[in-house]
Amino acid sequence: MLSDTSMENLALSGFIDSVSRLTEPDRILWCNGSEEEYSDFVRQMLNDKTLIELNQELYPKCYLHRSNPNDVARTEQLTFICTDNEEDAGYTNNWLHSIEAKAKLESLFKGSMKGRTMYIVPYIMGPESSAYSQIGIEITDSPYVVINMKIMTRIGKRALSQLGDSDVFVKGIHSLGDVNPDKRYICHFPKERLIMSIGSGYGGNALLSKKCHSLRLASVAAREEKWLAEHMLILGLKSPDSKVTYICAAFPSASGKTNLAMLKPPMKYSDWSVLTLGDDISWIHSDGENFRAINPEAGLFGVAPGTNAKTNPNALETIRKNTIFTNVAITGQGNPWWEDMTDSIPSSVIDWKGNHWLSGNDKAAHPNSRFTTPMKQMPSLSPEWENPNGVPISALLFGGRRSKLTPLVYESFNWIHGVFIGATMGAETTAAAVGDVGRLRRDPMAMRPFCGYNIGDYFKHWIDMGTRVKNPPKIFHVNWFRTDSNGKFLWPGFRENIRVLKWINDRVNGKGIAVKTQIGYIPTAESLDLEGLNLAENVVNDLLNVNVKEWTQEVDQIKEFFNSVGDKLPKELWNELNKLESSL
Ligand code: SAT
Ligand code: MN
Repeated sequence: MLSDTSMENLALSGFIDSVSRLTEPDRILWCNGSEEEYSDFVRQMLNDKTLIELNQELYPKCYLHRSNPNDVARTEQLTFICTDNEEDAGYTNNWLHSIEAKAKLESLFKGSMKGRTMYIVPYIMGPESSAYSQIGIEITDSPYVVINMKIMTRIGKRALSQLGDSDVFVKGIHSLGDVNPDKRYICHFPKERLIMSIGSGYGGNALLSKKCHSLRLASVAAREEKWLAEHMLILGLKSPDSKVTYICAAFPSASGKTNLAMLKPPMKYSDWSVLTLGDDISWIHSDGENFRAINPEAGLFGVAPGTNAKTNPNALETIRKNTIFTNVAITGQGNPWWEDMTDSIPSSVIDWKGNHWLSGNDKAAHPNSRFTTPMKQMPSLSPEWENPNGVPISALLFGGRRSKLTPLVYESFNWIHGVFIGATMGAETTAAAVGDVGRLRRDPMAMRPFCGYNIGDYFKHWIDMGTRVKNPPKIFHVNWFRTDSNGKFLWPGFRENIRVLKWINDRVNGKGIAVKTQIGYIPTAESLDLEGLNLAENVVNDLLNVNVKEWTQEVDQIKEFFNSVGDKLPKELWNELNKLESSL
């Protein structure tokens, strides 16, 4: 089925021709984005067993996909920024020379679609016809990618008509190859707006609209065009007087962005609500007065384990229909299941690899198992979620993931200090990327794996953006992950995080008491609503305390990190570090 629109677009037809000559598919199929087409894909995948039907009474139109066990998370060590100069990629990226990378990838893609169908997936990132939205074309040989793209983005005809005859679109080429980790490459060519990804079917490696387009390539464009492409959720906090305050928040992968974005306040706060606009990516532009954020995506690709009626009831409701589950377990009744989903363990669980599971053995669901579900189904959806102009942002949150050191919440002194706080964020690693879990690394703005250029230039860009807006958002750091000496979390987290959002809301509105410390403004125990949590006094102290000895060590580690970033680290950030050091 060849699309008329595409034929008028010479850049597009040239791109398709060159990719089909390289990959030699048996068939080419243009995806139009219709519901019938989606059902056809599902039927075909049920037939060839790449999808398994879940209990259709309880989970209508929900399916399970089991990936190759070697392909369950992003592979950062196989992800490259490909430019002419290594300096363009910088300390946080793997780099390949663009010419060498192109040659290498072309040899891997040669004939990779023989015997397969090549699917062409035109997509829009951002609300249809928003001035901030972008078009991409993903070519893939994976039906799993197509059905996920259908949920995660706005695919098909509408993307082609928005593109018209323009040659401005992101080109994505994806092939499963033979799903061989030794021949797995995820390569980005920012100058050509090109992504080439082979050997993996996993979300962040294969849904090229997501991290590859909307963060790595978009961050490069954002610097040139003076906006921000960030790894941030967007939420609206509605207070009892019906005023909505919009917040963007950055957390590392698998650290609760989806839960915070969909937070359902506990009974005590039933006159507050959290309205969801996005759970992973924000594109933020200045209108001169304010920063305005849009969510380029149309679906959620959330971590399943840990999602339950207590942690995220809105998510449980959302994923009851039209949802693709990847690498979760299933119960004897054919329902999806994962660790901590239910109070008791159901009978006859089949684990994520398809084997009978015995409680006490390995995890039933993979720790990075996921659900792909449409935004539109969320009970907490904001009426503004598709506003083409975005929503005005009053606060930015940087969420570290640290078992020690950083307090539950603190506010920066000013914009540049806020950039310093984001730039020095520390995070203990999670299962969202292959590698050991729980190791501390610097994860600036939660963008370490996603910034498509030199991180020193990125910091400078952030500093400059503060001067491009009359009312820059206030910047906060939060940390839900502090533990006691036994490794037990000090803060209940999840729905109780509304208490921290309330304090942030107070601060944004010129209320809320804080003490000025060496690291920023920290709430007093009284200004934070802790009623009913039964936290011991020493726990509250630990949550709000600045330990000078630990912070002095932190300063040394930040110095090391800044030195690794090298010459491009802005002097303003060294200056902030020096101020912190002398205040300690
Ligand atoms: O796998 S994704 O990159 O899509 C999700 C994540 O790791 O943040
Ligand atoms: Mn993410």
